[in-house]
Amino acid sequence: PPGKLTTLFGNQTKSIVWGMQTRAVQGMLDFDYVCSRKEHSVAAIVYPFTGDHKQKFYWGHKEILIPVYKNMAEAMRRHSEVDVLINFASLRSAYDSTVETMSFPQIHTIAIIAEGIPEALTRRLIKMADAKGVTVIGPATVGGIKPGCFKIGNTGGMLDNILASKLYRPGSVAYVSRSGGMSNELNNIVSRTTDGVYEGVAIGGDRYPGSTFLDHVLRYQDTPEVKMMVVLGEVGGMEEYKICHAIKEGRVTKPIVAWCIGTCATMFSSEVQFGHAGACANQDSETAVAKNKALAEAGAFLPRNFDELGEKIGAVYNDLVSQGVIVPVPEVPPPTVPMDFSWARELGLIRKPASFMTSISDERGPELLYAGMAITEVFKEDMGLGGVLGLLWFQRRLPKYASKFIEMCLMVTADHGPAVSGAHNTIVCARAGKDLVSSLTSGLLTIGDRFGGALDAAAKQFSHAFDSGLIPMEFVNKMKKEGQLIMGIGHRVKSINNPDTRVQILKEFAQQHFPATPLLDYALQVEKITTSKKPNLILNVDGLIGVVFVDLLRNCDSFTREEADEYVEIGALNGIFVLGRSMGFIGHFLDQKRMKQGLYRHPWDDISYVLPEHMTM
Ligand code: Q5B
Repeated sequence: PPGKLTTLFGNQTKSIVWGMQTRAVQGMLDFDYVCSRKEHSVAAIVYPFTGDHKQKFYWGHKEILIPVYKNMAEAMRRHSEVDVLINFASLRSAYDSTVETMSFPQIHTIAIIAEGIPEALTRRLIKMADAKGVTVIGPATVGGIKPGCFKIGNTGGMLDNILASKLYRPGSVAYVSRSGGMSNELNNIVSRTTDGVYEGVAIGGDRYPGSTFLDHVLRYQDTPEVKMMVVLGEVGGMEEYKICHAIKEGRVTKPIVAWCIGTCATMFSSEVQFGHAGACANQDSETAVAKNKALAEAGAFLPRNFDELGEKIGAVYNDLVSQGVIVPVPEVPPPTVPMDFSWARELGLIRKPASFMTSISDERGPELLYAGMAITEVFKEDMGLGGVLGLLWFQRRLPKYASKFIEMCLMVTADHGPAVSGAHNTIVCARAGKDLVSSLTSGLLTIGDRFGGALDAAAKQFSHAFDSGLIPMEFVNKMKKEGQLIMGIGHRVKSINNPDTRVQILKEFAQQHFPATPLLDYALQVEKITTSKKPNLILNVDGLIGVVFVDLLRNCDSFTREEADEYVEIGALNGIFVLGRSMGFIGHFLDQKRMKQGLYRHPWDDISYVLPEHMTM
C-alpha cells in the first residue's frame, strides 16, 4: 500500500469542507489570514442539499465567494489542487462521504468531525485508509492545527484564542492529544512555556481512532522543525505503550513530555467510564497511572500531575534552548483580522445606533411578546382581539369594556355591502383576475374622508370645538361659514328615517359602560342640529367611533391627556375602520372568485359621455 505522508499540511494546503459549516469555514479563513497565507485554505464546500452556488465569506476586510457544489466529484474535478477533506457530515452520512472521498486519489488527509459513528464502520474506514495511504484524523475530534499553515474546522477556538496562543506562526513543539478541548489547553500551555506550537492534533476519543498517537509521534519525529513533543493521553486503551516501545527501540529520539489524564480513576472503587468512548480502563495496564509509569520508564518526561505539565514542558524546552537545539526567532506581529461585528458587540467593544427602533413586540426570545406580554399569557387571560389590539397599538392592557368596544367596532365596520366604494373596487379588481392582496389593497386605497376614513378628522373637529368651549350651534355655524363639511356627519343612505343600527349599538354600549361620554353627548347635540337641516346629516359610523374613541382615551384611566391627544393626532382611529373593513373586502374577493365572476366592464348606458363637440378650425 502507498505510504502515508509525514507532512499533512503546509502553507499552501487547499481543502474541501463537506457540510455547510459557514462559521467553521470563516474561522479557517481568518486563521489563514492571520497566518499571512497568500491564499485561503478552503477551496470549496460540498453540500448535497442545495444546488451549486457561491457562498460569501470574509478574507481579511474583503468579501470573497467560495463555490459550493452539490456533488463531490464535481468539486474534486474543479479543484485538483485540493488534498485535504474536512468532513462535517453527520454520524449517519460521515461513513459514506468518507468512503466516497477516498475514491479520489488527490486526497491524502481526511479529518472527520462526527461523534457516534459505529465502531465497526470506523474500523472499516481505517482499513480502507491504510490501503490507500490516506491519513484520517478523527472521527470524534475537533481536528488539529498547524500554526502558520492550516487549521481544521473549529480547532483552536475563536480568533482571540488563536492570537493569545500565537498559533499564527510555528514554534518548535508538536503535540498530540485525544481530546479537542484539551488541545486548546495545550495550545495555551505550550505558548506560555515555549516558543510555541509547531503542530497539534487531537486524535479523538474513539476506541478506534483513524490515526493514533504513534502515527503522529512518528511524523513529528521525522519532521526536522519539531524539536520536542507533548503527548496528552488518557485512561483507557494501550496506544501510549506503542510510544514507550518506539522510544525504547530508538525509533523516537526527540524529547517527549507526556501525561495521561484520568489518574483520579484509582479513587473510585469500581471502573469509571470518562467522557470519551475509549476512556475506560478494562484492565490494570489501561489505567492512567500504569501508562504514566510506563512512559516515565521508557524515557519520556513526566510531570508529577497535570498542574505541573506546563512547568515540565518549559523545563525541557529551556534545556533545548540552552543546548542550542532550539533558537527562538524574533516575534513578527500578525496582520489584523477585523473582528466580526456581532462578536465585537458581545464583547462590549463597539456600539452602533440601531437603524430602527420598535417598542411593540419582540420575537427574539423563547416566546413572542406583545408589548412585553408573553403570548401564552395573552391566551391564558383570554384577552381577545381587542386586548391584542390594545397591546400592539397602545402598548397597554386596556380595561375589559375598552377591549370589548374595540371588538364591537371591528364587527360593525367589517362590511357594509358590495355597493360602497371600497368593496366595489375590491370586486372590480378581483374580477380583473388579480390576487387577494392586490384586490384587498385596491379596496383599502379608497378609504378616505368621504368613505370610511373620517374617524380621525371627526375626532379632531369635535374635540377641538368641545375643548374650545363652542356650543354645538356655534360649531355647526363656524363650519358652514368656513365652507367645511363636518367630518363624521352625513350618510348616503342612512338618515333619521332610516337609522344606522351600527351607530345605535355602539352608542348604547358606550353610554352603558364608559365612565363618561362628554364628546359623544356633544356630537349628539350637533347631530340634532344637522339632521334638523337635512335628515341624512346623521352622526355616521365614522363619526360615532371617532368621538367615542376620544371619550375612551380620555376617560378610561389608561392614558394621560397628552397620550390620548397624540393617538388622535397620529391617526390611530382610521385604523379601526381599515382593520374592520379588511374582513369584508377579503370576503368580497373570495366571493367573486368562488362565483367565478368574469371581467367587469361598466355598461355604456350607465355612463354619460360628455365629450366636447368637434371643433372646426
Ligand atoms: N352636507 C358622507 O354625502 C357624505 C355634510 C354636509 C355639513 C357634512 C357626506 C360627507 C363627511 C365625511 C364623512 C364618512 C359623502 C361617511 C362611511 C362608511 C359607510 C359608507 C356607506 C360604510 C355623504 C348634500 C348636502 C350638501 C352638503 C351637506 C353633506 N355632508 N354639511 N357637514 N358632513 N360627510 N364620511 O349624501 O346645501 O345641498 O349643498 O362628506 O363623515 O363612509 O355605507 O355608504 O360603512 O361603508 O353625497 O357607512 O355627508 O351628500 O355631499 O351631496 O351633500 O348636505 O353640503 O348641502 P352625500 P352631499 P347643500 S360613513
